[in-house]
Parts: sequence; structure tokens; C-alpha cells
Amino acid sequence: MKIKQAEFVISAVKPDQFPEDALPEIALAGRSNVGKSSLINRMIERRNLARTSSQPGKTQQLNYYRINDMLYFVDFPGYGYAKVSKAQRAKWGEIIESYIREREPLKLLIQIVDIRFPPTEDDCLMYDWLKHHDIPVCVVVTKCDKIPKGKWDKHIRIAKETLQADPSDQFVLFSSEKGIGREELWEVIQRAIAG
Ligand SMILES: Nc1nc2c(ncn2[C@@H]2O[C@H](COP(=O)(O)OP(=O)(O)OP(=O)(O)O)[C@@H](O)[C@H]2O)c(=O)[nH]1
Ligand SMILES: [Mg+2]
Repeated sequence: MKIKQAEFVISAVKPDQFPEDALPEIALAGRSNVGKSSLINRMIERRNLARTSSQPGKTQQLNYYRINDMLYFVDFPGYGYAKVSKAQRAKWGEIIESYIREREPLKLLIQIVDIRFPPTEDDCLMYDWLKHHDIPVCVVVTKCDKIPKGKWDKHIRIAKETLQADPSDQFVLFSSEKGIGREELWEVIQRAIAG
């Protein structure tokens, strides 16, 4: 995929701020610090368009990025970060819930998990909830550069088992650091947009 244009559009904190031009939306969910923003930057080959941080819990809104006048990436706030207040967590739930329930242009939700660890309880809850709402899901298993190649298959199998994944859901091995999985994920995205 050749990226001709990529721009940040808005940090939405409520649904009436979501764009109204009906371009397909590809959302990214995952626990705090798992590498959502880094994945966006790798997909669009921009170093720092999506804000990355070593401080977890930093992205608190739905951040919209418009790509090639063809789609939006929607970067979700990370979940599972212990140090956010109850009130903040409730707010997180509200916006995500209304987005997932009602967002017509949502074509695919990319759920990101870390290859080094089995999916957490929060990951499983998120996955179950997406399935419950019939959202098309692709699971990206990222940071694969952090473990030896010989362990990739085993760790992907553990991720599938822990999530009790639907066999028809696609899993993509990824590394934002090395660019592994980029073309494969673009293919998944293009198929999702084509319906
Ligand atoms: N080695 C390696 N490091 C990665 C990879 N992806 C992300 N990281 C690092 O992991 C940290 C968190 O990455 P982010 O992209 O900011 O994570 P995030 O999920 O957007 O985090 P929040 O917005 O806080 O929820 C950063 O230090 C990244 O450099 C990867 O594929 N490989
Ligand atoms: Mg982020």
C-alpha cells in the first residue's frame, strides 16, 4: 500500500465529533502500551503521526487519522492501565461502547495483543464483547521482534487458545519496529473495506 496522504483529524471525546463523511473506519484496540500508535505509524510509514509514548494510558480519546482519502484509522485509548481513576475508566467505557455499538462506518476492529504474554483478562473481555456485537475482528500479535522467530507459532497458538478465538478470525503477526506484517495487514484491511 502506497501512502500518499496521512493526516491527523481529531481527538474525539464525544460521538458528535466523529467525522461525517462516511469513509470506512478501521479501529485499533488493545491494552495500554501494547503498541497501537506505533502500529498506525508503521502502517502509514510516518515516524510520529500517531503519538506514541513510553508512558502508558496517555491516549485518552478516539484519535482519527485520515489516510489517502480512503479510510480512517481510529486509535482507541488503551485499556487495562491500573493507574487511571474510576471516573476516567467509566468515561473510557462510555465512548468506546457507543462507538462499537453504533458506528456505521466501522469496517474492522484490529485488536492488538503482545506476542510475549498470553492475552490478559481485559483482552478476553474486549474480544468477547466485539464478537457479541458482531464486529469484524482481526487480531494482530505485535512486538514479534522481541522474541525469537522459533517461538512465534507457539505464542500465536497461545493467544488463539486464551482468547478462545473464532477460527474464522484472522491473526496477523506484526512488528512495528521491523515492519513485519505490514503488507498482510493492509490486505486484511482492504478486504474488510471491500466487504
Ligand atoms: N520492539 C518493539 N517495540 C514496540 C513495538 N510496538 C510498540 N513498541 C514500543 O512500545 C511502547 C508503546 O507503544 P505505543 O505505540 O505508544 O503504545 P499504545 O498502545 O499506543 O499506548 P497507549 O496509547 O498509551 O495506550 C513504545 O515504547 C514503543 O516504541 C514493536 O513492534 N516492537
Ligand atoms: Mg497510543
